Amino acid sequence: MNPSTSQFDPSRAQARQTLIAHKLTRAISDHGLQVHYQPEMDLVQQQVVSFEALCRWHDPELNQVAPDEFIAVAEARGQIVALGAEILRMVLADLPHILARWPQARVAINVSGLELAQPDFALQFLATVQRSQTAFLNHLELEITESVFHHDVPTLQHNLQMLKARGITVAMDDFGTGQSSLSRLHTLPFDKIKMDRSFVQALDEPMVQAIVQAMVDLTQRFGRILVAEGVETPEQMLTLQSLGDVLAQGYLISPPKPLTSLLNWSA
Ligand code: G
Ligand code: MN
Repeated sequence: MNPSTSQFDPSRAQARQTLIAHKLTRAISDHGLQVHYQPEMDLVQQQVVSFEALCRWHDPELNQVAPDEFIAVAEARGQIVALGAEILRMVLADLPHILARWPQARVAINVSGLELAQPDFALQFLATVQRSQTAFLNHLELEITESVFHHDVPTLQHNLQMLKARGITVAMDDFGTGQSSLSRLHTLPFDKIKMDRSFVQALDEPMVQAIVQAMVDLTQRFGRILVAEGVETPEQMLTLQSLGDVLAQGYLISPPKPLTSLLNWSA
């Protein structure tokens, strides 16, 4: 085995992180990032109800940089607030086009725990949306992952309550993995639960079907919405439909698409 290719080299990893951080600063200020949109479909009504905004970055030298990688760098190097602001700017610019085609839809933005733990996050977010158009408040959603629970919960609650009071909805992302246990579900005011794709992948197992059924019942009982992530096959879709009222997101419905292809897409 060649040690130069098989061993983790911390100095090379550092150098790559520094390069990404440097280029990301430029990409943010030059508006060099893109947002793709992936629909969430109501399986009963057979209609699209929301779109998840997913940041994409192509750099001529680094090629396609995976969002997991550049978001981790942005978090580690203090760039996540600037990145979040740039994503919101792009979504607000796209929203009129999306609403012209889907007037009832919401666009969901993924926010990092580091952003949501800023005491003035809600104030800044609301001010930015209102500078654009107040009506957009009813067409935005925030997606947060289990990583938020590493931060000060009262600050998170304060921000989320302020945003919700103005019409923004809140979704728990990747539910059922890591720290996003049942015991956390009642600590933040979620409107929507997005079930991690690992449940959909194992949906042919009776035990997993029973777990998903329990999640359907739980969310319905509390007037919340359940989304199944990563729906890739017609069989998975049929099983989900048989379990009750669930939204579906995944490649079977549509991969994330840039705005222009989204507007040409027929569900
Ligand atoms: O953490 P979150 O679930 O929001 O991540 C969304 C990511 O999952 C996006 O990068 C998107 O490209 C990817 N994705 C979307 N639909 C599918 C799918 O059906 N299968 C798989 N494996 N990945 C998906
Ligand atoms: Mn998400």
